[in-house]
Amino acid sequence: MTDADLAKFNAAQAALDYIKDGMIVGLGTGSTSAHFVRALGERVRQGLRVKGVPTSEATRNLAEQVGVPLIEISQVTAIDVDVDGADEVDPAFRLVKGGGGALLRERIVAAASKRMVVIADESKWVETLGAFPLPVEVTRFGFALTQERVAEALRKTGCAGDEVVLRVSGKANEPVITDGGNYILDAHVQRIANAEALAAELQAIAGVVEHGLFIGLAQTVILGKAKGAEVKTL
Ligand code: A5P
Repeated sequence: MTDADLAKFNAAQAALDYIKDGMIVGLGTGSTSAHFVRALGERVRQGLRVKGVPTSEATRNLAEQVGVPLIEISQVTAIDVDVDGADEVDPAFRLVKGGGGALLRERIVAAASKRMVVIADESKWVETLGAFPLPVEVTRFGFALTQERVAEALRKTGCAGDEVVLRVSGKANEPVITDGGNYILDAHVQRIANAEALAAELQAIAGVVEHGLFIGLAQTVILGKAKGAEVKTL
């Protein structure tokens, strides 16, 4: 394992302390969350009884492979704890999420959870959000117009950058389609001056399904290092 991977692994291991027998657990998406799902699978094999609510089809597949029992979100009234990664975390525990394109289900699961535990390698900790492009999930219908409105929102709220790019993948540069059947725009904001104002502006745009600014959701942040992990609580 590389040091970065080890740091993710250590954060994921430390998150197991928050999991108790009988809990319903939100399962995040991304490489750090994948470490957590595998670690949880190991605990399940040792006798732990939990049920997981996956935040993406990728996480659903992994959880099934490693033997974490799943439950549909429509079958639960609340989730005890959600363990998920992040692309950036600031000292107020505001997050940029969605690098893996799973932001819509991630927010629904986080919002339904009594506690959100963020697991990340320490490189994700930043003083100011924005170096990582902010993902915005949009409907395919009218996406170019929505793209314009998103750029306007960046300018209006004082972001350092206003370039907004449709996320594509593969040799053919096909637009990425999310689990919800939408497109992702990556907003190259560079530096977010006012995260709350930007979140409100983005939310108000017709065609925006969800954005990657998660504010007021995380209570615990576990920063993994090559050796061990640091737990921060608000
Ligand atoms: C998925 O949509 C994202 O929100 C991930 O949580 C985020 O990209 C972190 O991924 P890594 O753990 O792979 O860095």
